[in-house]
Amino acid sequence: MSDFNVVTLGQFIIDKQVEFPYAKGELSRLLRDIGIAAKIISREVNKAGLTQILGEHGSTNVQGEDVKKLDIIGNEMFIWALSKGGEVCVMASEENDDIVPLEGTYSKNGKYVICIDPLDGSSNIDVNVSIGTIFSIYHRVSEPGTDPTINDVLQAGNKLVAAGYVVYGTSTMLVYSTGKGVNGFTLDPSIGEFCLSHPDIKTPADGKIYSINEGNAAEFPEGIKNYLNWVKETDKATSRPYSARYIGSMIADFHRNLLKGGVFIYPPTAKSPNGKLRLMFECIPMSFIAEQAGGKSTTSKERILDIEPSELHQRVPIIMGSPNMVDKVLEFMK
Ligand code: AHM
Ligand code: MG
Repeated sequence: MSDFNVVTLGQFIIDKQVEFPYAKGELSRLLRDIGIAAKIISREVNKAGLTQILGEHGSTNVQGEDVKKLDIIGNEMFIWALSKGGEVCVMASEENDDIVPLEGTYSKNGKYVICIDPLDGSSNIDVNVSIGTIFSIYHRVSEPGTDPTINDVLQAGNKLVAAGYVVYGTSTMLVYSTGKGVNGFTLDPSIGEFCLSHPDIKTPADGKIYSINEGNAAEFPEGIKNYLNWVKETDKATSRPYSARYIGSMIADFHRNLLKGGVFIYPPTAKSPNGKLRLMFECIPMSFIAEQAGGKSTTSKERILDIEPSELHQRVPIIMGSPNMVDKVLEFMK
């Protein structure tokens, strides 16, 4: 591809704005700011091994898990990038107990609300394995100019305006949707731009990959245990046995399955009866992308995007990915 044919993220966002004739460009600016934060985090992640910034920060987050220095850097980067634009009135982050009203000059009037997991899969940072950033954007429900509240953030996924993720892998990719399909951009470090590399991503309806932490299998619901036995049987017609692929970074596992076809499962366990993953920060945004690409996402009882959240750090079980594969898991859960 000639450099002259490259479509940068900035150009793509401007081109797409015509699809929203009444828009004033705030969402476009917000997406651009997210792209800037992602580029800075990508730079920090890439030099992590060089600059002594690896390792524990010495504190724990609200879930009692160790916080890495890069988690803090990622969180601060987003607060900085989103405060200056004034499009966002309040942010919620996996790294903060409560909502974080932004303090930029125009933030109180911001129309949008953002939820982020600045560095998901952070236990993989020290061992040079892919990690990522997840974001989701809603319209605020409170009046512009007033103090934002928790109700601005606690909204069901079916109210999303946009969501996406950045995967810091062999290359850095930003994948997002505003509800009109999914597009992926790869960071070209030589020009410092995200370039459109995966237009209109559609996930295969079927696949041969299952992603689950099978080490916890003894604690899984019977239906999941039976499904796991089924995927290991030999059957040419259904291409079984399937391949097990589990990185332990949801974004990386999700991204691979999105492109190749597969199912990602984090079921309830005895230790975590609601599963491990967070509704607001992980499950809703990834489910939005999955559905926009033609996939499915459910707790087994209800569509993830229809759950009315009750608390910021709520966890839910999740079965997500290629639609036929999700349906197959559900057959075992009946
Ligand atoms: P984190 O937000 O603390 O990084 O945890 C979320 C991660 C996901 O990326 C991944 O799918 C999951 O935790 C792995 O959990 P487990 O080690 O229990 O399989
Ligand atoms: Mg996370």
